[in-house]
Amino acid sequence: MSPFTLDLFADTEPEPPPKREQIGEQACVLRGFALPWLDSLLTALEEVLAVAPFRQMVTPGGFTMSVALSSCGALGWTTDRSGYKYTRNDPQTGQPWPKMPDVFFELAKAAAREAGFTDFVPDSCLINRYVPGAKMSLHQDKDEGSYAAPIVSVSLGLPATFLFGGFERSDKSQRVPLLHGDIVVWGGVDRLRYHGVLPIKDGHHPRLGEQRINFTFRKAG
Ligand code: MD3
Ligand code: FE
Repeated sequence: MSPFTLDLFADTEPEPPPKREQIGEQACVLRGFALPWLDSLLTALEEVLAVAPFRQMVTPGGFTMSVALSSCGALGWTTDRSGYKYTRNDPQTGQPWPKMPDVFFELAKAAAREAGFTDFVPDSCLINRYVPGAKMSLHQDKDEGSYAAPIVSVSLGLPATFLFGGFERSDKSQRVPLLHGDIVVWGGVDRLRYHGVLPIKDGHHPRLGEQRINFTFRKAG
């Protein structure tokens, strides 16, 4: 090695791990971004679930989803034999979905801003619960009123392998590990990509036990 090369690296600090991991042109992972908010998120989550408990829904094709769902915010996502839709009321209680807790809203806004999307105003938070073996097949999110806003996704509990595909179901998918506290933000040109989650592996998470919880914040209306 020449003395010049040595000189070049002499006063270079080791690189800190990147805060933003770009996985698409307008999609990025913010590793651990939700961790400082964890306690207040879990308290608020319990309050939401007391009003709108997790339930397994049936798809238009007649299959029961392995993922159990709930929602909060002005609009909640549901599926049944008649189709997928956002509704103002929880069909299980006939009551409005619980209000989106402030801590949910503020976290979603902060993550969107960190990813370069200013002024994200989510009106819906879908809450997905995966137990080991549960998965989500490749799909596109097309039930929202506009595709201009990003989607912010918060992962808690057991790890998952996220599939980040292309614009056709048959396009090759990228595999992205998602860990407790990670947030992914998808928008713009990446908003309509196919995506899914591989079956969750057996395991125990110290804080959430035998489950993975995912929040997806959207502008649905
Ligand atoms: C990628 N949920 O609820 S994160 C869903 O982890 C859903 O529970 C998964 O797919 C989960 O619809 C994946 C959310 C996500 C949402 C929208 C996307 C990923 C996306 C749009 C484009 C690309
Ligand atoms: Fe989705």
